[in-house]
Amino acid sequence: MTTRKLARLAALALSTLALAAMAQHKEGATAPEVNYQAGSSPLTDTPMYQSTNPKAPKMTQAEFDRARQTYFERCAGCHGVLRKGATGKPLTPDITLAKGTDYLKVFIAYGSPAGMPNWQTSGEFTEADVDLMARYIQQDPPQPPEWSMADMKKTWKVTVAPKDRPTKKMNNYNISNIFSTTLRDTGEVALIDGDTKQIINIVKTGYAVHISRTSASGRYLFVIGRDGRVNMIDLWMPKPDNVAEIRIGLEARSVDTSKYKGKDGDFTDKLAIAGAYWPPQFVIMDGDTLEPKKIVSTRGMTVDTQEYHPEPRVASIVASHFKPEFIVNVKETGKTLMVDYSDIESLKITELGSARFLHDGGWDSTKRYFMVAANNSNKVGVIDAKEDKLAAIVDVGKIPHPGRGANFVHPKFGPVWSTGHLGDETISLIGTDPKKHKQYAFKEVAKLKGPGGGALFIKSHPKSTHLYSDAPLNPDPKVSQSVVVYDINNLDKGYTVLPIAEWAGLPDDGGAKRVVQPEFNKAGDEVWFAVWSAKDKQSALVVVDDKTLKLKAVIKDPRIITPTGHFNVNNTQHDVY
Ligand code: DHE
Repeated sequence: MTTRKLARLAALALSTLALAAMAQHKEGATAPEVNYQAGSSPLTDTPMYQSTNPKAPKMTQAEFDRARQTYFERCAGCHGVLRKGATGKPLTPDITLAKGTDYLKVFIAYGSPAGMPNWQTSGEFTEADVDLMARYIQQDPPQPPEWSMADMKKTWKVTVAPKDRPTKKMNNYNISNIFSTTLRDTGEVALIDGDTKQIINIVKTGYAVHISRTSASGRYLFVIGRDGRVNMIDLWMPKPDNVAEIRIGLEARSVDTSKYKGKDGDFTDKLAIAGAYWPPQFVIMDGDTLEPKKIVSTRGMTVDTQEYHPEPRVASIVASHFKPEFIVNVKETGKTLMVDYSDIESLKITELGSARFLHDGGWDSTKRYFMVAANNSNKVGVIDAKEDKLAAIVDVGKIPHPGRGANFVHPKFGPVWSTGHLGDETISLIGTDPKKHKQYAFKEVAKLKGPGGGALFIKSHPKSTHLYSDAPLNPDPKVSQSVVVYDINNLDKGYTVLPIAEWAGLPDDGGAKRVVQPEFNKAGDEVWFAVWSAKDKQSALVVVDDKTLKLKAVIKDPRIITPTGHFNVNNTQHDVY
């Protein structure tokens, strides 16, 4: 054996030991963080362009196809479609070929403290799988196709033209208190009457539906699936249902509609916008029909090192109330784009840089400041929608995940916006009133202690004195199956635990029964939760009386399959949270 080979083997043995020790040490990403980000991508079955790299280790076509499927099911969420790096490290051939198969196998098998799961020692991959993936990531990354205006137009359907739609509300529902509940694994939403708790309709939407948003008038609901399909539902119909749909990309998460009404025009229900993970772009559509009007790519330079990123995904999008603008948050470049839609033929975009990995976020109570979580940077960017400026970047806990966050008036710090965290047990409170509470504005003014990490959504309501936080990704079922509630006027008292999954009274069928997303009704006196189990297990919705914190209702129905998010029409329309 040559000296060089011996040195390589010694280095490999050392790194193996070091990594094995680190993997035991659990100081890196927790299972919830990894599971959350490593969701299966709808690109798994998409035909892709493939170039060959003669330097890469040999693979048969069958091996390559199997590895590609595994990559898109397990790895793309963190490492990116083109392996250019997202919340996980870049894995492009210039890096991986230099490391070599043996070195890569160690990483895949044992994981790393920086967040890479230990795929082999956890039992998820066999030794052969690890070898396959180590060879795969040294090949050129296959490239999924782009998605052009022509592609969008081919998928665009107006099932009920505006002229054939009702001219007034044709049903007796109190539509502002309807809830649109995501039925994730059936690709549907359940429209539920918030007053009677009866299902109004189950509407077919995209694959693994992600969110619903309400139009500015409150008449239309817009739903987006992970497969980039946007559905537009008319709540005025005798039985609310789809009136238009389009596929805006191959993978997506966000949708919203124009909400500005003021001296620069009335854009109520005029435009819709949706953002894609792949291709990295957003599209502005007609608010009545979803006809695509303008596509804008988000490829470009990162905010910090200013290097080119080929796939910066579009994360949260929100419509400004101050100006005719959409606020588009781009994950990998860490940029917020203020998109002036008043003239989409000469689109003006103001680019605000904050921190990488922008994800979800919501307005402060005045709806002037958009608070956006830069999740893997452990920061919250504060975007001033009146001045089109970055007002601050606030350090918070580990992997903030607010949903849209929760606003309330703190007895000492005045108006605050809050977020829970995926990676630690804290809830961060950020002051949001630069006028009367200047010393606290855009600073983390307090941390509340929660039951553990794995929190996804937090909620309050202007009429409530409670703050609710879930933790569906906490590994302890006692925590993931309940929520905690804080008394806003008595935060030092700690939290009360509500055993939501137990209250649902579901059979003991091994279902995960993760409790997800508090959402208030319109009146602000009830809070709804989803009890989320697997597709073949029973799930439910649980409604809690906000005053007494007692169980008010359980909604069970064989059609309520894998409920996750739920969106009250009024609160989504007016950004009440
Ligand atoms: Fe979400 C919001 C992306 C996993 C339920 N999710 C968002 C937003 C983004 C996003 C960008 C903000 C949209 C906006 O405001 O315009 N979510 C992602 C992912 O990339 C991720 C990590 C992995 C994936 O494969 O999708 C992911 N999300 C999940 C889940 O596992 C959840 C819990 C269940 C599910 O349905 O898949 C989930 N995400 C939600 C919900 C919201 C959301 C309920 C809306 C929160 C709100 O209050 O507005």
